[in-house]
Amino acid sequence: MSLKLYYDSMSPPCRALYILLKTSKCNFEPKLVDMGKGHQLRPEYGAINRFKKIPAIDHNGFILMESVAITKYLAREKMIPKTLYSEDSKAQARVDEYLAWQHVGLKLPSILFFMTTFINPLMTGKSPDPKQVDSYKQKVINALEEIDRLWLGYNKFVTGDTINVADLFAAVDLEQLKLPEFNFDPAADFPNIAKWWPKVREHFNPCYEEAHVVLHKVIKSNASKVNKNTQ
Ligand SMILES: N[C@@H](CCC(=O)N[C@@H](CS)C(=O)NCC(=O)O)C(=O)O
Repeated sequence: MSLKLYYDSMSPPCRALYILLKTSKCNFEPKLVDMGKGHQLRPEYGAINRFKKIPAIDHNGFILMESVAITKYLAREKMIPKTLYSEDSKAQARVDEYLAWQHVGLKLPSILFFMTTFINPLMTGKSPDPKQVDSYKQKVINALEEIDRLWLGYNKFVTGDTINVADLFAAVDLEQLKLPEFNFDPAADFPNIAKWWPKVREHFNPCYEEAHVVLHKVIKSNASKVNKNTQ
């Protein structure tokens, strides 16, 4: 059996899959696709994912992209525990409900905010438009408010009383928002997120921390740069 995960730990869906495979004690080969160096754009990676995006898997020659499709495939192949993606139709539908919601509900505003405040200025050397930053920041705040009130306001975890892949996908997305350029603490004003987040980390540790080592290093190094610039 051979399973390869094409990933970069700066990408939230890649981290979700990495953590999922590691905690499920799956035998897999992590294949780094360094986004910072544009390795996802190389022709040889295009043969793995024609959209030149990460993550992707190669399972005995079966190549699949899209983290949600990959997660469901791993569950059908019985490579992850049933507790993380239930076999019960209704419980599964609840998880799918979150996984469908998150694309536009959380990821889209987070990506727009991330690109505008962090990536575009890095690539172009130009400061971001403050009005655009404020508008995208407000959209992220709205998304956090919905997670706090409309998902976590009803249950201990995202889709019920037990933890599953919906929690993992949500948690890794929120980690990205800790980059100091955002000047943002996703847990600060959201009491349900603040209570829930450590439980997700604890459940998926030590793999959760391991998958976040690079992001946390970037957060630390950028924090000292941001502090220097504001002194
Ligand atoms: N919807 C896809 C997201 C794919 C995606 O946009 N991946 C980003 C990293 S999070 C990427 O490959 N970015 C590199 C690029 O766009 O060049 C999934 O969940 O797998």
